Amino acid sequence: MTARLSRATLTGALPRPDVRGPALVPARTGVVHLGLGAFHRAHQAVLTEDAAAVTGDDRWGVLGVTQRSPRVVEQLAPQDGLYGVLTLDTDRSDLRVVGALREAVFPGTGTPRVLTTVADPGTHVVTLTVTEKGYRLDPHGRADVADEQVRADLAALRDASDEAARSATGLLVRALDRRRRADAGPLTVVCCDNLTGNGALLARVVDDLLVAAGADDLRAWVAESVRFPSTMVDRIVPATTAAHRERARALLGLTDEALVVGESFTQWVIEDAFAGPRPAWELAGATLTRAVEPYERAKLRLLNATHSLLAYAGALRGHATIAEAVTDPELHAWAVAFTDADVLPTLDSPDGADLVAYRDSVLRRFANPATGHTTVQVAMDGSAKLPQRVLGTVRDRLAAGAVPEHAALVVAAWMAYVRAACAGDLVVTGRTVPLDDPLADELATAAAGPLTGLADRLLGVEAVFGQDLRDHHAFRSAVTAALRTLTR
Ligand code: CS2
Repeated sequence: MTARLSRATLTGALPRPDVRGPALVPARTGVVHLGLGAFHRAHQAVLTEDAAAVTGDDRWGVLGVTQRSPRVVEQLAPQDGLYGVLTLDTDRSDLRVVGALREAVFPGTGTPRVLTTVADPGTHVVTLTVTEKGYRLDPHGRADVADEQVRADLAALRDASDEAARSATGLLVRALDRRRRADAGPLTVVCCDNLTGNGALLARVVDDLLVAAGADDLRAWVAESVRFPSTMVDRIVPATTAAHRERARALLGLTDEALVVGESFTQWVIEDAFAGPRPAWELAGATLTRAVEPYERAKLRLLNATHSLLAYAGALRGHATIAEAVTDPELHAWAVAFTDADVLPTLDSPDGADLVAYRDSVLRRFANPATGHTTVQVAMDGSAKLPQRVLGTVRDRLAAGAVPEHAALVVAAWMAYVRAACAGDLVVTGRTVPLDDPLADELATAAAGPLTGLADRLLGVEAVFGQDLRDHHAFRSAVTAALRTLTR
């Protein structure tokens, strides 16, 4: 039997061709990360370790907090927090072992640990990747303070209790409160999710929660001492499969239950607005700038929106992977037409970048068959993703007096996917795919019934479309027409 990756076994396993060990082993924890999924481990954790290694600064170890389940903690604990990142390119793969993670906890048992670590003066940064739905937004992009789990956290905030956190944003405000009470100094909270204006959005969500909790002193302290820079994050990180684990085992000679995989491309653009010290991420390839928004918008509207189009339309045509979908000539043409006609007119070029070349490079990345990124993975949580990646384009085009027919096709592809998944008719490589979405019940109710009227019923889901798009005659007609074309 192959031994498991750990500090002890790694020393004996290296050196090996195509494998790199940790660049630096941090001695202290300087970052708390909420949402310890594969994306963080393949992206920010890697850049944090690289930045620390360049400067030899060992203060930037990470305390990682999973969202709900203890599974990742159970995978990482026997490995002393070590895990591999397998980079998958068309013609080669290599592995690096990351040591940035000093500790991993899950809120069920680890909430007190998170609260004390954020309240430690050695901690300077909290980062988040909790996915779009993790922010529990209402249709107006504000915190849904009626959410039961958020309310439980606000009650715990009022009581300054140590009970297990129920929501990521609730845990964040409780941790901020501890830091203020400990007088541990300013803090920077870095949102790394695919949300428009993610820093400002998180600042607003935190403020909404503090207003709802009546926490005036904390609110004043946050305004004074906490910064929320915006970021653009990019790396394609598909779910890890048994075949990936086997490949990593062959490269490393050890088993790694916490392995993550990704393409070789990585980008991180961070607003240079910090309240205190931070890892020197710019030395590891990140871009620190005053103006993140053009990058963020271009990435969400070109990459993520096209990803969703390929996921929905691709799955409906039986394509299992994004690579298959984007090499389907008709879908490729849709992706190009959508971005040309509707997306590019809404964008400002970040720092003079050529956005057509950027779009083309994105489509080439999607075509990398080595990642095996599935259409069904990208398709999940559509109700939380569409408003961020597609509906801004729709609103901008409508405001400019244009009818965004191609963007309407993306929305229609999502609707057809929802309908097929709810009816048990969505079959991808022989497997019936259910709808995986935080609003699954509401969507299933709207999707049931005749095809005629489907667009109207789904446009009526206010949490997704708001009242403005539901009531927009030209948009409704465009979605209805696109749905007719798609289902013909
Ligand atoms: C994808 C993203 O799953 C999805 O919705 O569009 O995770 C995408 O792969 C990343 O944002 C790429 O940076």
